[in-house]
Amino acid sequence: MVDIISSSQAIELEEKFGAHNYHPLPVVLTKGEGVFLWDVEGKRYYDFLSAYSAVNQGHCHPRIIQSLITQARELTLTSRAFYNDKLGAAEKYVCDTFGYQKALFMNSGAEANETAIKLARKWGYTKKGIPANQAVIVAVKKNFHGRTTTIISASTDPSSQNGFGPFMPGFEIVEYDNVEALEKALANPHVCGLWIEPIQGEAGVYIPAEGYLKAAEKLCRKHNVLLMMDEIQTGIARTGKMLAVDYEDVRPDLLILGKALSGGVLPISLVLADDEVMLVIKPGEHGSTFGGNPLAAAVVIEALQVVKDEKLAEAAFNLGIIFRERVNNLINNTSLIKLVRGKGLLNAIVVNDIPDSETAWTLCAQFAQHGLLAKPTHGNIIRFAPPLVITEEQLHECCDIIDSVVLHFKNP
Ligand code: IF1
Repeated sequence: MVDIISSSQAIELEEKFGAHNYHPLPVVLTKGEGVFLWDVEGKRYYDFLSAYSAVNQGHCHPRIIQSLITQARELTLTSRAFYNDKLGAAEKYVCDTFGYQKALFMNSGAEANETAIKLARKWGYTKKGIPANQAVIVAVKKNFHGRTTTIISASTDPSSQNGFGPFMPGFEIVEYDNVEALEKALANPHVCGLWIEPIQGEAGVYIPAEGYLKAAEKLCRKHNVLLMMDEIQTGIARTGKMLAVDYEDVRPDLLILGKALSGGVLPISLVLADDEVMLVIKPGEHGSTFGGNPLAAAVVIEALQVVKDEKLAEAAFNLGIIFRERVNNLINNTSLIKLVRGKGLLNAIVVNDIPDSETAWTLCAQFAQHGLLAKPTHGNIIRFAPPLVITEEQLHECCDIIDSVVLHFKNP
């Protein structure tokens, strides 16, 4: 076991022994608690990324950690070859929480999306009568649903696709936030599903026009197409409602969740659907070694109960208004930032610069020097997503940091 004593040693180890599939900010973290992270030198940061919205409940939430420890001492994994005494209770809990008849637990968000693809296709063949192997899923430009080769087959981002072909057929890509494009695409009788995010996170917190989600739902009903909603990043109170679709009172046919389902303590993902869809998959046709394990089952109940008990959706809603007001005030005093957009505590600023400039990265490096961790999504967009347990006072302190860095910014 290497005893990491400095940031530079940790970075060297990752550089030497790890794949180079990320370009992290040069910060080496060793402890997290609530909204705070500490690096190996003891510097404290506000976390404004929340592990891409996986720690909505805050780092190492005591109740979630306790549920993990308690269950870990009893039983962590049986495989689904047998029953266990925790999975059924967790399935009931999530079905009651989100209003569906059936739950299918997986591990990563990508796996949940892959599961949704298989459910939609098999429903298309067995219920809609689509000819074998001709099912089409409609996806949208600038989507992000994960990194597997099937999922990137629907991507429009060259950095997600280049060099990883050949790609899976059966995806049609249309403009996001364009109802006419949906009307045309969903009329194709071979379409089994419409696969969208309610807000496009990776695309830079892109919020569709009011009514788009409701129109999408209506068109899916009209054309007998399943609405597959990826709420892996937007769900679990992040946008100021339990689900982002709640803003438009939309009920997806397939609800896809991940990340904060566990409060960031272990990978848990989930697909929710009613019997007509979920039961098209028969025993032995889908699964995974860790999917629905008793440890995850115990954790997911506590992680969601924390969201409810601490009213994190309401907190995100109210604090998001304060955050955007603060940043809009800043925008009035600087030419560096073009706009701020978001819902709840999923927000982003667009840096007034050429799309793939270094400015956003440099800003994030300076935020880090001032004790706030954030990271650009694409080029000139910086996402701000603190844990939803942040207090109003802490939020203002973070806005003070953002103001100070932006107003004193000098591009090196
Ligand atoms: C990376 C992005 C965010 C997601 C949505 C499915 C998944 C994600 C809406 C897949 C995962 C993560 C993955 C991580 C960075 C991060 C990310 F930049 F990649 F796009 F948050 F915006 N649907 N997003 O956001 O879930 O398999 O990762 O559990 O791949 O670099 P996963």
